[in-house]
Amino acid sequence: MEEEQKVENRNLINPEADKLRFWLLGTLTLLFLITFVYYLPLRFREQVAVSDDHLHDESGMMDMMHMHDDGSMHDHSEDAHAGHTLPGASEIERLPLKTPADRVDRLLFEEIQQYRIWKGKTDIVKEFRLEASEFRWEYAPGQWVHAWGYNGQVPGPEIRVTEGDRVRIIVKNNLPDATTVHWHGLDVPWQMDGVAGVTQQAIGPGEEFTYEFDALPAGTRFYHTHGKSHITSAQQMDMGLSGAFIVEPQEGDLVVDRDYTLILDEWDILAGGVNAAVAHVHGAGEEGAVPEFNTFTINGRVFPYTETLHIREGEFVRVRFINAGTAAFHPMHLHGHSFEVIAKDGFLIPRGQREVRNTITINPGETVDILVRGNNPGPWLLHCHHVHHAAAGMITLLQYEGHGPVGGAGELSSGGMPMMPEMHAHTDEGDEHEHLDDSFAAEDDHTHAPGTAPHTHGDTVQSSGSAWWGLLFVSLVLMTILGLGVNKYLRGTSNN
Ligand SMILES: [Cu+2]
Repeated sequence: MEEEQKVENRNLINPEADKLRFWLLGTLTLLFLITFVYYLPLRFREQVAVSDDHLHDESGMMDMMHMHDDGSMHDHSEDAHAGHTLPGASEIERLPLKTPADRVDRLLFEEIQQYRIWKGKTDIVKEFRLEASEFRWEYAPGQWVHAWGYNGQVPGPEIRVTEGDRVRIIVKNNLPDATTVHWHGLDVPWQMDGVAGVTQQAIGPGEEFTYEFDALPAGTRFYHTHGKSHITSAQQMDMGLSGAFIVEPQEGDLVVDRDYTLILDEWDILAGGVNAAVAHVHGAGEEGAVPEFNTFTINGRVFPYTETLHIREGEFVRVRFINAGTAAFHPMHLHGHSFEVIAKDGFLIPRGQREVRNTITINPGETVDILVRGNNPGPWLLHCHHVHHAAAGMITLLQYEGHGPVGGAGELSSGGMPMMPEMHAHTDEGDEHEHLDDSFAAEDDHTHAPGTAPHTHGDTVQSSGSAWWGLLFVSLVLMTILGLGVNKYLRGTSNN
């Protein structure tokens, strides 16, 4: 062996140069492999994940409503009856009991840096996580309903971002049925629209789906299930799968003292908390065809357990109504005040064109924002004037400091009198009174305070995409220089 090695060495023109060439070429090959086999494909996959990964060739219109998880085909009647029998009260009692917080949470997000090839720049992506699951929802103390909701609450947590933000929402489905999430009123790319069988395959139980889009246009919007097919959209919405999606404008928003979001919803609740919506599948037969809603909630609760809206004299309060129900319209009426209708379907109405009203109807799928001026201290009812709805829960209070209801209804109402400092955290402190006191609703030309939604910075923040591209460029330059150097060196040694 040793002799053979020596013979081989002697045959080489320059063993030193050969060793150098071996190491340099090895390094270059390694860099090349890392760049083109690992790094670039990874980047490419990340970039196209949003558009391509969610396109399924097989999701044509033909099978949109009838394809089951096992790929088998069913007709409507079979589909409707499969798995949609009402559970007994004892089955429902086994589900975890979820109790409302004092008010609907805002969904936290993580800020992640992401390079976008087609924009040629690095953006911050606000990444949210929603988990759809099954539970008992306590819409009044000791009273619950079989519900499907996001993050264990009804309505789901409020998503609040700024106009133009890049938003990523990772949806985990822990429901017993496939589902989707639709971003109502947001102009998303079609692949992100969340319609089962049309824009995506429904997210099966245990599966995840990632939605990503730019949050546009600004305004009061919401998210809700679109079912696993069109015949289950209403059923899943009636189970509670909806939440607010507020897009604050980059500039020109109203500056107010308090900002409330009220999601209006309806329920068909049977004895023992059984939710008749389980059988509300089109074609399911007599029991499910026509919902008979008997409970009407504001932010998932019935009066007097609804969240009280607080106000002080002289303050301006914005109330965002979202009708997340499937069928009922709600003429919302406020006692003791005339309010200004400032936005419909999220779009701010220019001053001078705004109606002043005391009752405003919100149809299913609509949002309406009103501005209330605190000029008449007292405890005031805000309720649906489809009075049967009010009787079945759809009432809350607009309560001035020091004006609890005479009969104690407000004490039953959760939230109490504390003036909710959080509500001030996302309004511009200071000069709002000057802007609003002169006229009923002067518009502020300040940029709305950015970055006010709660969020976390931390370990999950990834290194920026542009840094990676810089590294790649430097690597390529280095490889070229090294290659030229090796070539020159070897030519020099072989000439000697
Ligand atoms: Cu109503």
